[in-house]
Amino acid sequence: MITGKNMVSRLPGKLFACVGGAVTLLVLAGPAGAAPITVANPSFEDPVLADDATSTAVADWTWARFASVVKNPLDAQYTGATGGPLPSPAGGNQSIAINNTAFSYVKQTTDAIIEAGVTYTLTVAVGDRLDATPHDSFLLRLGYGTDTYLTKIVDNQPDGSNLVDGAFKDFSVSFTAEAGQAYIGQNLAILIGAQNNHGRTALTDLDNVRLTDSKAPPAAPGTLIYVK
Ligand SMILES: [Ca+2]
Ligand SMILES: [Ca+2]
Repeated sequence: MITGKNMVSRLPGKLFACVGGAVTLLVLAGPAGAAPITVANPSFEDPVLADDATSTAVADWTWARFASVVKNPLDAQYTGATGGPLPSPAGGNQSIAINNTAFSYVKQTTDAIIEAGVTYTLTVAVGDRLDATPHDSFLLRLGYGTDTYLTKIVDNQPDGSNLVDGAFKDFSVSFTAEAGQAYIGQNLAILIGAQNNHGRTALTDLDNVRLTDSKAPPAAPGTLIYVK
């Protein structure tokens, strides 16, 4: 019961109840939603490169079978990219440039342990340069394990014709983990790249890797206040 000396204030996801001189802090669970899973170097900004520079080394990611590069593009590839950021939904100044003549992927194993009943969603910005033609298709895979291309849980392989010239566009893949499957208890891993150029020159950019689970975001720490 709230009396004249009691005070209740509601903030998103929290309820503060201060009764008399005593202070009680209640932190209520927030609504179910998407909570981010940490992806290291998610925007491929490490190592830092000058305009038009490339690097086969990319922090926190491993090339699967064939390497491509990290690149800092120019206006010739994306308007505003010389001395400025890549267009949204890409971010920062650099992206992975899949430039292998056949196919190439990068992968990373996260610290997230796969739990039954949880939905995991991977979203990647995929770019089609003004001065290049993308691959016939590209790959967004969620998996686990140490195989070259991971042990696949789910794939999305959109056709390159879905891309927009001179722009980046978001693509996603998701799955809901089922009890009893081999992947339960494994570390969730990401494999992304591009493939199938049928002998022609192809180039596909990937950037701004986002991974979420369907668990409620953790409540922000509360501040205890003393009320006379
Ligand atoms: Ca980036
Ligand atoms: Ca640039």
